[in-house]
Amino acid sequence: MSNQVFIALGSNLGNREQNLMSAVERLQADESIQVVRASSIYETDPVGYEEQGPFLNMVIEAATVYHPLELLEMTQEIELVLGREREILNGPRTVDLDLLLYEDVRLDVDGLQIPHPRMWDRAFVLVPLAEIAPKIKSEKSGLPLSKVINKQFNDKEGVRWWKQWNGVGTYEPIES
Ligand code: PH2
Ligand code: MG
Ligand code: MG
Repeated sequence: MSNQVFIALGSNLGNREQNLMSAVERLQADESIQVVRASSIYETDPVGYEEQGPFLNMVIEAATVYHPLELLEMTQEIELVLGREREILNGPRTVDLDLLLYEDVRLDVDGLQIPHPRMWDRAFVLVPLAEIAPKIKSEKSGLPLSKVINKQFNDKEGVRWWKQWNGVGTYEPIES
């Protein structure tokens, strides 16, 4: 039985778009994961540590037979593989994959909390998530994300629409 999961991706080093694309391709290449939907890519001001370049962020929906911890292991492996290419140049990690939601599961174990504990505060997560899953309800307000985003985040919070994916399965961005 396959489970619905939402994963946030971010990159602010190297070829950011290529890093996101490689990560999505690696998820899709795993026969236990099917990428169902991908948001647009957004360029976002860094949150937390501000002394770094802007991020590209996106969110994908996937269907998987992996349990949350197996999925975590898989996403960490992708981070490591894509990061290692930069480690040769002593560069930091180039791609970050965060598990946001896994069905209605609530989980708090060593190294993994689902839903992601900071996701409801982060425009760089909520804006792309709202694009592909507008009916998901914010844990903060109880309102569907379509309403939350319109109210609080539209064109604010340092999140700018950057590029559209040309459909799920091909991951070719449309040149505009
Ligand atoms: N990720 C962080 C910290 N800050 N800021 C933006 N804009 N996008 C991110 O993905 C991001 C961040 C830690 O993972
Ligand atoms: Mg993160
Ligand atoms: Mg992370």
